Amino acid sequence: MPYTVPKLTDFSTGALDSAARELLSALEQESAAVSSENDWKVYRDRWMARKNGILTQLNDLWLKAAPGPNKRDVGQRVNELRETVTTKVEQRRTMAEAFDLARKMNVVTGLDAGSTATPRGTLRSPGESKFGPKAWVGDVRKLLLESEGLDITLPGIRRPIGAEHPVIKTMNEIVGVFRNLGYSVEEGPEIETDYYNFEALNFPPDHPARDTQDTLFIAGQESKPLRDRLLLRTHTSPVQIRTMQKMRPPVRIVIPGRVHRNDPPDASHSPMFHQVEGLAVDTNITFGDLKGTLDHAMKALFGASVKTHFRPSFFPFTEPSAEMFVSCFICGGEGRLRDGQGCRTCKLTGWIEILGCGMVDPNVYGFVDYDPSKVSGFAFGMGADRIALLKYGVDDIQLFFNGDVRFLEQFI
Ligand code: 2U9
Repeated sequence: MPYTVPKLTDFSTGALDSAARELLSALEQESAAVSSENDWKVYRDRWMARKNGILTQLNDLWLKAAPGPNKRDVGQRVNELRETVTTKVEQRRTMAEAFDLARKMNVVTGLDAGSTATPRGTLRSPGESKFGPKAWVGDVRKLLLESEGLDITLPGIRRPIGAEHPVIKTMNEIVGVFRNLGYSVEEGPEIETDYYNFEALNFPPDHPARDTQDTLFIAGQESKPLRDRLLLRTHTSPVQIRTMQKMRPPVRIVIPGRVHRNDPPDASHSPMFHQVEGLAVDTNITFGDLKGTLDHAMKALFGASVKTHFRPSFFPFTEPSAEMFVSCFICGGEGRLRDGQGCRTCKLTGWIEILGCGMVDPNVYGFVDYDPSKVSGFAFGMGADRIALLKYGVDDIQLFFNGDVRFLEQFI
């Protein structure tokens, strides 16, 4: 009778010992019967298939069924068994592959080479081995080396699986929320003119952001008129201007992208970082639309229980302007963790500043030939890197960009 996982009613150590012994003996017996890769796949699935494999059944019939006081012991036991089973199955794979290989090289008796029927051959007895006693693995190796120049004992080539960078993943999640609301995605150049980056966004000529202390300008352009000088864009807002120049209202767009500022790198600053900005322009768009849209977006991103609140702010391109805060998704807005310690994520305030926003300043419409008496709109902007830091509990933005695989592979 093939082994079946018993339903446990007695969870004492003795009963667990005996049930584990029975399981391990079945594991050994079935392992010994595996003599090809096909066998091995059946064996692996019987023990390890997510759906109804023996390990899964252990979870259901032992762990989940265990009463509260026994859960810890049963959990530990199930974990140990899982490790033993996983190791055994993996080991047996090597053996099964060696059998197949040996069969292919015709060093297994009682088989046709290349037979696809489930082969149950035995290895040639040591005496029969062409290369000496108990040397059948060596036989296979030498045969392959001689016949195909292939050394099967060399380590294999590991191809690491890549993954989306945590900042890009965060950016895509934010963009996804707005796409679901019907926004389309726009992109634009990273090298911009002063006109698109500042002038059309209502920055006065002497605004501090225009200083080389804050903005990275392309060198050697002093002979050009100010508006034509090239710079690395400091926000993705020029894309909104470019889009409005080619598209009449209604406009609903979201703009992810890389931006640059003349900031020395430290734990919270990087001269290159990522923004997601958005813009909605239509007839009768109000501050209420802004609040409703952004409140929905925050609930979609951080969970339905987060709250939002707005504080007045100032940006040259929006009037009125606001900073938006979400209730802290780490401490639930309490400012303290469950163990009573102060929450570092929100600095004990219960709120996290997430983005800036506001109603598009009517002056901006003058640059794109929209009629401010007919249309209105809201805009917002957020730093994707900062949100990724908060989401993943990372305390240094430099870790995102210095390319250390040991850091990045934690996000696979
Ligand atoms: C147009 C009109 C309005 C985009 C906006 C912000 C507020 C904002 C910052 C957040 C953190 C930049 O990444 S950050 O440093 N952004 O606070 N951005 S409103 O407003 C626009 C954009 C384009 C034509």
